[in-house]
Amino acid sequence: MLRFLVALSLLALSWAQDCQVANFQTMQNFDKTRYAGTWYAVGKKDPEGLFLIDNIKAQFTVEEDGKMTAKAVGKVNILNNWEMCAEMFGTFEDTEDPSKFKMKYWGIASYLQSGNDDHWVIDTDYDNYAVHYSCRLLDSDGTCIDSYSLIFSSSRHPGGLRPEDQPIVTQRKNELCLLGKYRRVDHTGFCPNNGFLQ
Ligand code: DAO
Repeated sequence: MLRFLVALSLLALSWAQDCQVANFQTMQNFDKTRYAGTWYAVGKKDPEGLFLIDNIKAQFTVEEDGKMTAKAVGKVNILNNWEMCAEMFGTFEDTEDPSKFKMKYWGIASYLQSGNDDHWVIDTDYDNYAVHYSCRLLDSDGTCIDSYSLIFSSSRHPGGLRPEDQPIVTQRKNELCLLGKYRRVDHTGFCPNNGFLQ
């Protein structure tokens, strides 16, 4: 009986969950200057046609004109079986919501992926963790068909999130309707900075 009630409440909770992308809560009063610096991806929900596999690091900068840019590295698998370290650039166009950007990205080598994605900062405390989200394809009901999301740990904790940040991040994953869809992102030294990232 108890199991049945627990299952019923979980079902009720999932029914009550709002998975409309337009209603996702993003970071209030996001301050890109405080966000600038190097972040280590420790978790990732992949999009269709996964690109960045692991060893993913991103360095965000606010340029003199106030625009945010990023450099990122990560292991990728191209031409079916060639593992290499991709070096990528991203530029971020501001929108009326300071936590929501339009990102253009491209690889320093022409055979690497390039594209235009939404880049939303869902939550961050600026010093320890950050939750990113991007929906590439909306369904007609407003939910997302193809999304990706990165969980970042700051350069203070490159090995992983602090235990005290984990429940907050789990809550955010749940609010994005992506709980259980993330995998761990390892850092094995495959992508050395080589002067590309400071
Ligand atoms: O890994 O499949 C994937 C999608 C990720 C593509 C985005 C790469 C963007 C790199 C530049 C910006 C850094 C946040």
